[in-house]
Amino acid sequence: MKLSRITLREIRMPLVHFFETSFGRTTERRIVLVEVEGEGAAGWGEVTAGENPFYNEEWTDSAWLIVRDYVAPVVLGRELGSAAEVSALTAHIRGHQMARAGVEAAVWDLEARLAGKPLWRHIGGTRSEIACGVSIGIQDSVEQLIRKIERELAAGYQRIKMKIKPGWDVDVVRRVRERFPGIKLMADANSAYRLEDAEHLQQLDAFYLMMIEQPLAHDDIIDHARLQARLETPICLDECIRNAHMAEQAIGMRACGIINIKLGRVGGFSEARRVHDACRERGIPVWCGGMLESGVGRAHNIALSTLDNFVLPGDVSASRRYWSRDIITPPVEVTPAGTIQATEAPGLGYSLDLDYIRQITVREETLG
Ligand code: OSB
Ligand code: MG
Repeated sequence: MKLSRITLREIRMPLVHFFETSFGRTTERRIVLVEVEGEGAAGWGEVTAGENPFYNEEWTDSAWLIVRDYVAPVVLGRELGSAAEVSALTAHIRGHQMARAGVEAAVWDLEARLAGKPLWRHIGGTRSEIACGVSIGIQDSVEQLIRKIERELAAGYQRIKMKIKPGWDVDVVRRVRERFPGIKLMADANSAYRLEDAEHLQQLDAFYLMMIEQPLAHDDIIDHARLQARLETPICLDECIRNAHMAEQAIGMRACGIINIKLGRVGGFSEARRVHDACRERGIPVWCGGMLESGVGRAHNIALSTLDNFVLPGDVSASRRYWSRDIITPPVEVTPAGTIQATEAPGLGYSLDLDYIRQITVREETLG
């Protein structure tokens, strides 16, 4: 397989509702879409970087440059034995996994389409239906948070994740737990605490959360191990795990009991599968994280979630929770049982709404 062209597009998509984490509030996404063309077909990927380098070091503009100047030149025009080779071809780039993943995932989509197979089967997925949870941001009031949770539970979602930060944590979790004693509940801190906060975080043990996600620094596995030794609640690592080796190290030192896999954060499908396999071999369950993706990234997340060790509900949910109009048709829908059905269509399984993509594109560049 040879890639003849790569087209980058930046699209702007306003969120239906702002999304707030410990590092800030997002109201509109600036998303880089990657279209790869080769062998008479096209594949699509999405760069999942945020608008600012606050979740990790990447952001929309850095990703554009990394793909244009460092990823595209090594893959364009080269004879690729398979999509699985793309990861190694860009492994010399330090960091910037999300930019690398945008291209890598597009090549996997292309390869699946050329093979006439759904992407989820092509990557080795085995489940045709995936379990869905939701991630709910920090709200302006606890009442508003409780109303949102009620709505998501009524829609069928199987697990609620709430964002926490200092000043919006123990008391808010207590009120949510009192109102919903039986639900699968977890909290995500996005690195808002330090090891010195261990006693404060121990108070969360009273609310039998499924897990607490990434309480400490984005790059500190060691302190997570120290904190885990003092918490009953399992720690789930997100930001810290950027490749399979880091997953092995984190598990080996008991820094976590669960890992969230994000396609972008680990650099694409090849590495995501390695993280998945490393966790499975060590008895660590995984689930698929989200980055407020458009339909393209969402479809990739669905495919990823069909691998067999994705045993916990992920942050992959319906398009309508984010967008008044998604860029794929049909939009991603969730069943009343809180699941998404993987489709049998070739590639990522949804059609691209090219007219709408054109309307919301603010810059475009074709390489090759
Ligand atoms: O930490 O999982 C996270 C969104 C942006 C940045 C980081 C995170 C998130 C989410 C949202 O939790 C998940 C989603 O609904 O896409
Ligand atoms: Mg997280």
